[in-house]
Amino acid sequence: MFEHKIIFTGPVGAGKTTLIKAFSGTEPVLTEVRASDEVSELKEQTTVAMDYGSVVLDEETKVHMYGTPGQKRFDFMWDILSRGSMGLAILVNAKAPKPLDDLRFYLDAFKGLIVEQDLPVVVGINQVNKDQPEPSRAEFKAVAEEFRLGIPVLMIDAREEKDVRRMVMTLLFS
Ligand SMILES: Nc1nc2c(ncn2[C@@H]2O[C@H](COP(=O)(O)OP(=O)(O)OP(=O)(O)O)[C@@H](O)[C@H]2O)c(=O)[nH]1
Ligand SMILES: [Mg+2]
Repeated sequence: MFEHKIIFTGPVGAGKTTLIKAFSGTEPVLTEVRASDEVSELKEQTTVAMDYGSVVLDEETKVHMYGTPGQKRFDFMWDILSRGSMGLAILVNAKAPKPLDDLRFYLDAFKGLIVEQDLPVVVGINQVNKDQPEPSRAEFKAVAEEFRLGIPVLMIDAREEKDVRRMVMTLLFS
């Protein structure tokens, strides 16, 4: 069995916890607490340390998924969770006020892995009208290419098993 560790990161409300809950084959380990600050205007719960879930993709592939907290004040966890990972998935909520800036911020925060270590990366745009995304896929793609050429950008619904599977497969086989 090949075991892969992958990291899901992105802003508050991007859907990292939603995705891991929806895709994990085992009961996920979550560290959500009631949001106390401006995050509580967006949603009730926020991740403070990590999410963990695992899934068996086929007879020989198991994936361990780690979700980071989105909040910047927990960014010390980003480094800790990244160690030893074979791939990075950045999730963005297309309905946020500035989704292109959100993507740029997380690409920059993880550029050690992306640019220096050349780790496989995939970008998932969540909460989107997949047929007519706004901003367009090309706009997200252009931001990704500021960092590295060839980063795949997928339109997904983080609640949909098949979308998450496609994203994980893209990451593993890129
Ligand atoms: N309409 C819609 N809602 C979604 C979708 N994906 C997730 N959501 C909702 O959007 C919110 C996403 O929140 P989380 O999954 O907690 O986000 P997170 O990335 O873990 O955020 P932090 O832990 O705070 O960094 C939840 O309320 C979900 O129910 C989607 O594709 N469409
Ligand atoms: Mg979360």
